[in-house]
Amino acid sequence: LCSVPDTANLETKEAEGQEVDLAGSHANQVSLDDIPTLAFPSISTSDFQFNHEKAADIIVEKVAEFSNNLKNARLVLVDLSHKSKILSLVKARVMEKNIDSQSFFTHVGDITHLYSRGGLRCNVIANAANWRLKPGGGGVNAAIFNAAGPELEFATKEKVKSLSPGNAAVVPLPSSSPLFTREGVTHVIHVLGPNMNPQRPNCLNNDYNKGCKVLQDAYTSLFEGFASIVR
Ligand code: AR6
Repeated sequence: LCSVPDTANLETKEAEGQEVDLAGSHANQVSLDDIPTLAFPSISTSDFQFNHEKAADIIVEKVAEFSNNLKNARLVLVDLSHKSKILSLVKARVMEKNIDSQSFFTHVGDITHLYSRGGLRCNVIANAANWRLKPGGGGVNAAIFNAAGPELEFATKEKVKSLSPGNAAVVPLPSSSPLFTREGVTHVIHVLGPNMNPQRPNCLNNDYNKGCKVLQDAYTSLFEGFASIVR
């Protein structure tokens, strides 16, 4: 247990805007690298325009529910910027709950470079996908498909053709993918969240009764998918 990251210290460094070099400090801590870890972006809160406060409530509720069942695994919420509103909201809510800081923490960085740039080993990453499961479209979806190479597109097509909102699909990543070789990612879990953007398909027109239910379902599917890999 002594090899668990000092998240308080990390957060201080994050707040100071320093680079956090986990790679060096954890080079000899094999056990940490071995803990199954899911890194996930905040589903639906950028291109899909879902309300950040409501999304933060749901993330913390679902993490609290699943971190109990995932004793020997870690969940990590990732966003690109130290100024991320969703990370701040989630951190504030986590303080109020009884969530173990070793099984859930936040991380600032690009989800496609967690190990090579942040020293954070995550064998599974989640993607905020589109319903067709197609590359491109910007956001984290474009970044993950770009970084994974054509291998991810082929592997995804083999597994599933499309997703409906609130669902997730676990895709094993071929070992020839750069995300596998460079970052140690063995699985990508595509998740389709609720959409509040009128310019995207299946817009919920601000119906947050439905939207919150769909986002809860999306995180349930994501965490169940991760649990199925860990088991
Ligand atoms: N690493 C970590 N987090 C990221 C990265 C990255 N490389 N890129 C974005 N984020 P979004 P959505 C964060 O828009 O709202 C696509 O076009 C971002 O700051 O990617 O679910 C798809 O094709 C935000 O916190 O996903 C869909 O059509 C979070 O990832 C649509 O967007 C999600 O932002 C899905 O929209």
